[in-house]
Amino acid sequence: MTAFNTLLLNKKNRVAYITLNRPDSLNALNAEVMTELASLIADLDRDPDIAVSVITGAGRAFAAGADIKEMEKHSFVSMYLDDYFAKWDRFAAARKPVIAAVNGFALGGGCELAMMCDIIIASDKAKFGQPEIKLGVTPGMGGSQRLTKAVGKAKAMDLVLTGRMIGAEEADRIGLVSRVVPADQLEAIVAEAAEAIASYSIPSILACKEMVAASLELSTTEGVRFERRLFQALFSTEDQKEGMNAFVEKRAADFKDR
Ligand code: CO8
Repeated sequence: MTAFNTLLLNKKNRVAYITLNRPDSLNALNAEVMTELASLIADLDRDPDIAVSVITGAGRAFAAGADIKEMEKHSFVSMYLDDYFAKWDRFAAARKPVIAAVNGFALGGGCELAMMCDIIIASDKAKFGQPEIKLGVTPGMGGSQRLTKAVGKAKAMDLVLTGRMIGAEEADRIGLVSRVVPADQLEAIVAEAAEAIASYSIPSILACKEMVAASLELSTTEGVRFERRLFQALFSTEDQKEGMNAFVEKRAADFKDR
């Protein structure tokens, strides 16, 4: 198994559990975290024994944003030439689903990382925000776009312009997170959700993710056509036969492409 400096990895029941492991800096996202995570997520996409990943943070934060101590020395030219943080696009391009298990602070790049994931399950102690304005900058890992798509202009402007932090209850109310659960049950509930997904057929898992993600980019007509083609294509799989046959025979499906 590859050794990481900034991450912990544990694979169980077709689920990859990834932990951001820089608790002393509240899991601040530096270039090394980005590089390791981008490479790991590409490996997991190719791993036939993994169907879904979970990402969480060690200690009291999910991630308190991009690493300010690393970032502060940069100039416009170095940012522009290095295309600093561009590898986050590779993480966001994961084909298999990723669940963010938000255990604490998810601020700035941490909130943006959670929004790159497909499902956000938050502990009732989690805190979200886009405080970059307080540092004289703006969201830079997609937050202005993904947050607005998730919660609408009114809430996104409020959060991005005031930089205020919100609790899990408000994040749930505005549609930023999928579910809020008691802190002491976060791990178990996330594992249950991940294992439920992992029990299904991989082609349908990938297709579900791809078509919902496409809805954010395509017109309704194009999106519905895209959905229909993927739906139709799944009738070429053995797992479609097995899934429907199992329903008719009142038994559990035994998917092979999983
Ligand atoms: N970067 C680096 N170090 C951090 C960060 C961070 N984002 N957040 C916390 N730390 C460090 C602190 O410096 C401190 O280290 P030390 O012990 O050496 O002083 C340690 O973590 C613990 O933090 P605090 O003592 O501050 O803990 P508190 O409980 O008092 O406060 C907070 C917790 C409220 C989370 C506070 O740490 C905080 O406000 N952190 C910064 C949050 C923030 O501003 N995040 C946005 C960063 S900018 C960003 O994410 C932009 C993303 C886009 C970049 C794209 C580039 C192209």
